[in-house]
Amino acid sequence: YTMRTYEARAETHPTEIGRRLLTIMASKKTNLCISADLTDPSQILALVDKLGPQICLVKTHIDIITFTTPSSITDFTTALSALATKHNFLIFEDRKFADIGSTVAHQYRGGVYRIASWSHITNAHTVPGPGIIAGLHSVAKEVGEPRGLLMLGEMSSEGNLGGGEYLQKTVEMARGDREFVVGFIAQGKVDGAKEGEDWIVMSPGVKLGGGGDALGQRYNTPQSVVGDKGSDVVIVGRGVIMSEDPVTDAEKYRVAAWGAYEKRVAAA
Ligand code: UP6
Repeated sequence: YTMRTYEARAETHPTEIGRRLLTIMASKKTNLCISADLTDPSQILALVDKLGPQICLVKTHIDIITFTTPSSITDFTTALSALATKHNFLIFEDRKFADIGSTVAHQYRGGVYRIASWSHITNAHTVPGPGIIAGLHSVAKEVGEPRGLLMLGEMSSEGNLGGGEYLQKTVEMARGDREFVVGFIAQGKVDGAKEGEDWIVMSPGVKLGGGGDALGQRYNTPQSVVGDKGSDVVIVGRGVIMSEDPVTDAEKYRVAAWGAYEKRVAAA
């Protein structure tokens, strides 16, 4: 599947969210997801409005944002959804669910964030077993709009326990629900995908120039994750959001990640 075009995969992807995302990627020529890790809600909205044309997806951590009133949460998610419609991108709440099915169902549906109501895509750890997928899927079905899940099979950070056999077991678990699981968080394509399977792989820990941070983050380049290792979407946070000129820098990432994809499919 990594050698097929996003356009072709958009026709055949087994999940509705996958088809929507791949269609957006092909039409806007972007496999860039911005990780909007700012704490001020109005700063996030201003940034996302500027970067909207360059991205296929915006990733949020709703629980790092400083909200002053409960209604400001809804104001934010409503405004973000309006930007998603305006610029034609999807929203990915990076919640990293990690509990039993019953508990994650409550966390996904309710609380103050009501994630399922506004986020097209969310993600989960495989540690709890398949019940986590079943719990989240049960809530997704209540929403009445398409929702998708990414399973975390490998992290970018130093010393993480993912990858290898853990990633393989994650893929096996994902096979149990091919209607809801869109793909994986990993550092490259998953090995052993079977005929007819099409997993969308998204890679965080991407920065031009590589390197890392003081707390264990490790960076790969867009060429490395998309071109060499066969990932589909690059997730970029500080490489863009801390820039003095985010639009110019986001364009560098978009061009690098899209160029790596084009070379990959041309080689097929
Ligand atoms: N993230 C990772 N690595 C993972 C999974 N998720 O960095 O394996 C998330 C972080 C952060 C973003 O929670 O939101 O991706 C990376 O941000 P950065 O580009 O600023 O390092």
